[in-house]
Amino acid sequence: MTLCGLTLDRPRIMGILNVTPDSFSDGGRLDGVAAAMARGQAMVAEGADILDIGGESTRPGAVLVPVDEEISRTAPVIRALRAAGVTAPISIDTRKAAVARAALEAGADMVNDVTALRFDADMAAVVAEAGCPVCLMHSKGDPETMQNAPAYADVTTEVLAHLRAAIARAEAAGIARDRIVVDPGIGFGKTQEHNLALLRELARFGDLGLPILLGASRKRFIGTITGVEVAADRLAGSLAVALHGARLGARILRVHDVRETKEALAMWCAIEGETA
Ligand code: HH2
Repeated sequence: MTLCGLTLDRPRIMGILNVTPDSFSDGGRLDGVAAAMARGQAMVAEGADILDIGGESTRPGAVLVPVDEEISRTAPVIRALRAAGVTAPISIDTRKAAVARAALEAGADMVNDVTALRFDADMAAVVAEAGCPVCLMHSKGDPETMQNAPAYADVTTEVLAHLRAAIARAEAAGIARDRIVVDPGIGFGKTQEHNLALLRELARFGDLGLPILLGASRKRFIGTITGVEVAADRLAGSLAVALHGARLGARILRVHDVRETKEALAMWCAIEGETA
């Protein structure tokens, strides 16, 4: 199985490149592009196999960013990375078809949609036409409201059913099955117990027969368990979850701390008898 030309016989690292305004200094757009490009280049040098660029926060409570604004945050960074000779696959983290289209035109290779093609009715067609890979992630509700008492009878069974339906919708829209990646959506409309149950039962997502992407890096539930309030300081807990995910079959780990995750994975792979 391959993704954007990468073999998935071992876990791959997707480096998170958020180009939301709070990631930028106040120095204006150009400084922002230069800073984001430098960070992207650094992540590739540290071992990122894929870069995931996002121009809209999907954290709990986040509000919608207008399409034009999201495009002007993301497309120039992708173009700049390509102009600088970065050849690593680039994924665009968006729920909006126009943002995905602009990113693909700018040089992105893959679409990462946290709503599994449900937010924007045109998204499936954009992906199908481009023939690019897509990550279908489970979420419940939208970021503004998703943490308002989410409830499931059996979270893993329900998330699996939701992803099966999402895969069927994608295939019906003309997206080839071998272009689809699935993600349980840690933290998206889930309580602490839901997140832990999904991680405990992650191997069940292998039943879908598609690569599993796991995005747990620095998330709130790690802070709650480890007692680390500042998100950037949640490295140790994030590494523990990444290695657990790798062991239960995750093939793409979406992380902030690329170098550290790469080193942790190298140890794990060596013990498993694989090469990192
Ligand atoms: N999590 C976030 C954003 N995009 N995509 C996938 N496929 N899986 C995830 O778990 C996932 C995602 C949220 O994390 P982060 O990028 O750190 O925050 P924000 O959305 O606020 O930029």
